[in-house]
Amino acid sequence: MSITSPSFADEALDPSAHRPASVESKIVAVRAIPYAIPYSKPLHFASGSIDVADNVLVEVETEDGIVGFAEAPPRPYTYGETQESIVAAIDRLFAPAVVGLALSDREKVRVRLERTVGNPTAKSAIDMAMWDAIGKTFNTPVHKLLGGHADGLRVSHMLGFDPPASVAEQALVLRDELGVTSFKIKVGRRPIRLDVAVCQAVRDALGPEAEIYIDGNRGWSAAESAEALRMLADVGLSRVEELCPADDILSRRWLVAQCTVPFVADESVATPANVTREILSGAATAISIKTARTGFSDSLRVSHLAEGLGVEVVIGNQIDGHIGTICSLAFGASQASTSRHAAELSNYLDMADHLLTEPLRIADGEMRVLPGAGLGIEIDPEKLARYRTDN
Ligand code: MUC
Ligand code: MG
Repeated sequence: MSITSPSFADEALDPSAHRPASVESKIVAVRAIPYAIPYSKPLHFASGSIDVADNVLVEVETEDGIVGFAEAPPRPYTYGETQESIVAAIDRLFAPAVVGLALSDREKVRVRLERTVGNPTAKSAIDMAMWDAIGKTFNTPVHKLLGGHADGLRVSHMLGFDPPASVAEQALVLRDELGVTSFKIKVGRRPIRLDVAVCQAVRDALGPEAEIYIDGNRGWSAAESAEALRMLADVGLSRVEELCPADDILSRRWLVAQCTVPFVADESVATPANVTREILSGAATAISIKTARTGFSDSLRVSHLAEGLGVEVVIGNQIDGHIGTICSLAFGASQASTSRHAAELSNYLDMADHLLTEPLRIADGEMRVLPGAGLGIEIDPEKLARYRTDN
């Protein structure tokens, strides 16, 4: 009779064969995979437009064979990143800095990534893919690890530039088919009367119950913004976002001081330090949190900082694809402050396809976090092969 069973023999050959996955496991690879999926409905706004999701899928693999997923959306008009620059930053700078550290070394990873300035979406995707791998390692959903406040969020939809009747019709379809009752309307860099007509058309179509707010993406001056707010007084806006540039320091302060609803800082608050500066200087009175630019680790910092400063937060949309939406949803659901308002989660609906094995769902105006460990992201290998652009 043999004294070694086959499994014992396997273990002797490979000591890690039956070891449970551990957050002490080392990261063995960080992969940046560019892909391109067209939008069936392009989005136009004051600072740019988008007709293809030319995102970067980021994979963080550990020595346990666990793979965490996230994605980085290039937004050159907001952060200066392109799909090519994100891939290059990860391949040449970030992957070599991170490989060899453990999943539990998140703060060490952050310090190493911060040695390079900028590149917020590349850094954030690595952070979120690490959290996904940590969740899979603990067999726990990421939103529970981050705080576990809720299992879902109300959805707000972002409406881009189009004629008034068309924007109103889009809002009605979202309301009637998916139950969405909160809408952000893009304004700025075109005749104010046109933007006012769009907002009024949406209000007339939806009635008084719906939430409507506007985002200027820095497309007006402070004086134009003040004029627009006067003309929009009867529309009933719940808040306004980044109407004029934060760099117009005194005139922005002048505008925010006369604003009767929260003034949300979005692209001007890409870091926790920016949040402090903008709020304390009177350049904003609320904060948009986008996991695409602050990952989960810095989104926690931003949400706690905003709470300490006593200002409201909203989960914004970096025109996220499906994977980015899953990340925004997981983070938004995890905190009380980010669950309070409807979260901007639905613009993936305008994409022609996705990389997932299952489509995302919105029902009764809500999205539920995906079941399963980590972020619940399941990549369809055939779709990835079809849409990746690096082969
Ligand atoms: C938004 O809220 O501004 C448009 C530009 C950008 O950076 O994000 C989007 C949406
Ligand atoms: Mg915005």
